[in-house]
Formats: sequence, structure tokens, C-alpha cells
Amino acid sequence: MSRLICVSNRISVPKRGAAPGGLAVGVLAALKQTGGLWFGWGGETVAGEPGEAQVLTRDKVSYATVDLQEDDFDAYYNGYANSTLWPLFHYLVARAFHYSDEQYDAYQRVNRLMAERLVPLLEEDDLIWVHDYHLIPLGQRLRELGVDRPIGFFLHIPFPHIEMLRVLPTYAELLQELTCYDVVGFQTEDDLRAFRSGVAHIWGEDALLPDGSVAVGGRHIRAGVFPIGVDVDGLQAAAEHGAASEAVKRLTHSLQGRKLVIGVDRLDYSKGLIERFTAYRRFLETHPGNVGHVTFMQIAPLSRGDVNAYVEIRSALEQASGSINGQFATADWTPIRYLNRNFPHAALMGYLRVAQVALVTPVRDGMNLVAKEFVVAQDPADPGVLILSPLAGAARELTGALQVNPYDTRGLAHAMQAALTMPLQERRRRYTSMMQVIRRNDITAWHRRFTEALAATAEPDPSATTDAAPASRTPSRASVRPSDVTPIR
Ligand code: GDG
Repeated sequence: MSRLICVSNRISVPKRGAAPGGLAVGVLAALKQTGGLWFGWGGETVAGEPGEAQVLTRDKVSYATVDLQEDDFDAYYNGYANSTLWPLFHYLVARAFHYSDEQYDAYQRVNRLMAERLVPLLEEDDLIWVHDYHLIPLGQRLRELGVDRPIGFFLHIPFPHIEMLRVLPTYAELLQELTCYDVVGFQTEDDLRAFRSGVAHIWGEDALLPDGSVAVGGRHIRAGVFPIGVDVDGLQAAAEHGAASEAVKRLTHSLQGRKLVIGVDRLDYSKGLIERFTAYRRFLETHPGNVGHVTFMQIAPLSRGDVNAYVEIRSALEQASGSINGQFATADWTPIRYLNRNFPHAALMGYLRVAQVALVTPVRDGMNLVAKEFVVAQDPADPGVLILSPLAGAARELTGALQVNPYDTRGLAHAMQAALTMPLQERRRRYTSMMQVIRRNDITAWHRRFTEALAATAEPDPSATTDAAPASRTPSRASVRPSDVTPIR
């Protein structure tokens, strides 16, 4: 069996008792099953040229960490990855988009360095799986260094339609880099369609194959949908256990019989937190019977604090929560509990279980694992209600949620009232339908489907087009039509 190599921007060597978040949970689940190597930045920056990767092995999994150069890190991570690609891919150009050639160059240098440090660790039979927008050029850099093994890429965030993508001065390079992979995976059909709109824009409609894949430069790139899921049994056990913990008992005691509405999100402008707070204010104004009887707890651990747009959203949320509490609070009730803290994942699952309603209302999200975690955490006999944005990838699967546009303040306020008063029978029906799809597309299904698709590219492809170049996986740059795009820089 091939060894699996997972590559992501940041890797966390697991410490006992520490629970990793979204991407990390998925990657670890895949690696624990097959064994393999997880490669990425270890969290340290250095002044000079970074050294070779440091490798540590625990059980069947090896963790290889590299340092990054101080000067490049800020421009690569806070700059091009999180101030250019992140807002653009979330369709939030007007809110936060910024482009600079220098940051783009740093992004490319970091990807080159990662490729150079990874190559000495590779073995003949490896399957290489690259994760997320920080590392889009990595596949092409590995090919340039002679790596001929299957390389796959999975995008955890949305992929924008070409009409949004072409705002980026380097969009043609980005598409070219994606076509250097053997498998390109997305969260939803919408993301896949958007990718195909970009491919058609550059290489023409003929490059689009009926099965969703694309043919570029004589190569066949399998492009598909692999919705990320959760570890259902593990989370259910954690939620049951968490609900009985001291921390959760203290929470329920403090509520004094009031209903709990919960939100759990990284503090990010894509998560729709300002819009959510505004809707909660409207809910209290238009449904005054709830004043004093409902508590909204928003957990929002700080994230990307060195990026200006994140400093601004933090300050706006502090103002909004303060203003709502100032308007409605009484001597013995606070309408919003706003917590900028990181909690152990098991504690979060306990909090999700005891909530009657979850607000998962991003203005755009690749999938959103909290939506799935909330449903899994529920007591099947008395489940809570999920209010979900249709702009989250999870909305494609979780049709049993109350789906409301996050900008629709009045609609969200109505949905909160409907959720808090929903009869048990309807809550159970919605819960059951969502659990079916969450189980079908769980975390194991996600990594199994992706790694199987990747392994299949190592086999000879009977459906390959006649002009395919079976001897090489290296795409040719001449495949980008010069008339359609600015020259590749
Ligand atoms: C990206 C995409 C896609 C949250 N607070 C704490 C904590 N969490 C955990 C949640 C969940 C994870 O972090 C967050 O995952 P999401 O999917 O909700 O969002 P992103 O971080 O934006 O993830 C997203 C995901 O990648 C996977 O592909 O779904 O669309 O944007 O598991 O429970 N975990 C701990 N403490 C916290 O305070 N330990």
C-alpha cells in the first residue's frame, strides 16, 4: 500500500489532551488509518535560510515540520494567503481584498521552499495530498523538482467563479498551478462548477469533460466533489460526556432555565457574526416575549490577529455586543455572552448539546464543520434546531436545517423564534434527515474517497484522451492560451 503524505500550511504535533480543529481533524483521521507523513510549517520563523525539516514519529504517523523565513512569513501568510486569496475566494472583495506583487512573490518563495524541504522525505510509492489555498503552487513546484508520483489538492474554502477570480492579477497562474495536480477536490458542486468556469475561460469549453474532470495540456485532471465530514461516533461520545462535565453543568445552572442559543466560530468576517448580532437584536425587539428568557452565547476564538480586517471585525463585535447588552440587559440577565476564548473541543461539544438553537450563519463558507458538529451533538430524543446560512457549503447536505440568508435580518429573527418554539416531532424529523447525510459523508468517507481517487491516477487510465502524455505528469505552460491571459510572470 502507498504511503500517504499530507501537506498543509500549519501542522500540529498532537499533545495529549489537546484537540485539533477542522482541517487538522480530517488530516489526522486519514493519516491514522493509513499511516504516513504530515508535512508543514511548525510555527517557528527564523532570520536566515530555514534548515531541513524536523521529523518526529508517533504511532503510525510522522510529523515533519519546517521553519519559515521571518521576512517571508508575514507577506505569505497574513498577506497573499489571508488578505488576497481568503477574501477573494469568499466573494468578499469589497470588504477586505488587497493585492501586492511583493506578497505574491513571498507566497511563491514559501511554496518553493516547502517543495524543496519535502522532496528529500519522499519515497517511491508515496501519494501526496496537498491541503488548502496557502499551498496552491506546491504541486507545480514539486513537479519541477522531478516528483512524478500522484499529487492531489483539496480546497477547504469556496472556489470563486471566474467572474470573481479574474479580479486577481495572477488568476491565470493560479489556474495553471491547479492543473498540475492529478486530483483537485472541492467541498461542493458549486465550487467544482466555478473551477470549471475558470478552466473554460482559459482553455476553452473543450477542456471540460462530462464527468466533471478537465483535460489541459494533454493531461487529464480529475476534478471532483469531496464534502468534508466529521467523526460521528467520536463526537457523539464527546458531546454526551461533555454534557455531564462540571463546565457544562455550571453553564446550565447559570442559565436558570432560560433557553440557550449558541454560535461557535473563529473570529472571522466570513462567519457573518456582525449580521448575526444585528439579527439577534432585531429578534429581541420584534419578539419581546423572549427578553429575559433566552441567552445567546457566542464563542469566537481570536484568529489572524495581525491582519487589519480581523482587528476591525473584533472591535465592531465588541461594540455590537456591548450595545445590545446595554439596551436589553437586566440586573439578573445578560442577552449576549460573547467569549473570545479557545475551549477544549470536548467542552464545545457539551455546550452544543445543551443548546436549543445553533446559529451557523456565515456570509460564505467552504463547508462549516460546526453545523455538522451541532447536529451530531444533539440528544436524539430532544434535539435542538440548526439555523444555517445557504451560503455555507454544509447547506447542500443539511437540508433539514432552517436555512436563512445571513443578510436577511428580519428572516433570521423570525427563524430564531420558529426554532425556539418548534414542536418536538418536527425537530426530530429534521434531526433524523440531517444525521443520515452526516453519517453517509463522515470523515472516513471524505478521506477514503479522496485517497482512492488519487491512488487511481497511479493506474493506467483507459479513458485517457489520445493526445495524453502518459510518460510525464508535468504539464506544459504552452497550454495557456496567450491571447486569453496576461503572460505568466
Ligand atoms: C475551514 C473552512 C471548512 C471552533 N472553536 C474552537 C474550536 N473550533 C473548531 C470547530 C470546528 C473547527 O474548529 C472550525 O471548522 P469550520 O469548518 O467551522 O471553519 P474553518 O476554521 O473556517 O475551516 C471551512 C473547514 O476548513 C474544513 O474543511 O469546513 O469551510 O473555512 O471543528 O469545532 N475547537 C477548539 N476550541 C475552540 O474554541 N478546540
